Amino acid sequence: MALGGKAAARTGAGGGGRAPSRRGRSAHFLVTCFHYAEEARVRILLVKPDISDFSVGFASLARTAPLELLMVAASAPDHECRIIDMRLEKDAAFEDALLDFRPDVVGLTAYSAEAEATKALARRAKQVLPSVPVVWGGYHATMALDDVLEEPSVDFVVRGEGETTFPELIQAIAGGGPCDGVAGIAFRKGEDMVLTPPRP
Ligand code: B12
Repeated sequence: MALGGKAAARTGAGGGGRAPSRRGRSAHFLVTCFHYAEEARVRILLVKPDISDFSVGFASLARTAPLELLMVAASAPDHECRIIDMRLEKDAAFEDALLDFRPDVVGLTAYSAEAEATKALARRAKQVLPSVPVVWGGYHATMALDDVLEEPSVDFVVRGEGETTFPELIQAIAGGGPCDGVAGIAFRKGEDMVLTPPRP
């Protein structure tokens, strides 16, 4: 991800020229701090899939709040998270959100019944924003890791609870990797699947 380049350009804008007055210097310091804080800010689009046309279980009776995504978003307060709940939106709203919000990372969640619908969302995300990493967490990814990582549009799987793993993974991605040091994830490296140690 080219976050480093963008941030470097921004930080450079404040430098050079005449030495600032005492007041000017402190203003400059504040601006620089703001730039550093901004550097680490990652835009994350979190997506709840929709299978209501096909489902026969609870999902066809009621739509509960996307608790898992709210937990994940709450775990990343330094970043800008947007949740899109496809059970409540028109189908095309997904592409609209990708183009409007321009996320740096897309995060997907799925129960097993939602796996195929979620793979389709991963593919659509890559079609619109090919270089944006797609992270998939939740029950299906944890229970059926092979099935999820066989989907080429998925870059990372978060296994188990996401509150600690996800912000660490975001930090690693934003820093340009490597991600091997983040416990509780899986990803492809060439032909191989890398599984980092499970999160305690
Ligand atoms: C409470 C509950 C319900 C409630 C509410 C669920 C809700 N939250 O909306 C109700 C009764 C509505 C329900 C319904 C169903 N449930 Co239910 N439910 C549970 C239960 C007991 C807890 C789920 C929960 O709320 N966890 C709390 C949330 C916050 O945790 P979480 O979802 O695990 O999310 C964490 C991680 O998974 C991860 N994560 C999740 N998504 C993502 C995404 C990203 C990007 C990242 C980084 C991380 C991440 O981080 C999160 C925070 O740590 C579990 C069993 C269990 N003990 O875990 C079964 C369970 C999830 N349910 C299950 C099933 C099958 C269903 C139904 C399909 C049943 C049916 N036939 O209708 C429906 C589907 C409803 C739907 N899709 O809308 C299965 C799922 C199995 C599977 N392989 O998918 C489970 C595991 C039970 C089981 N052992 O079979 N369920």
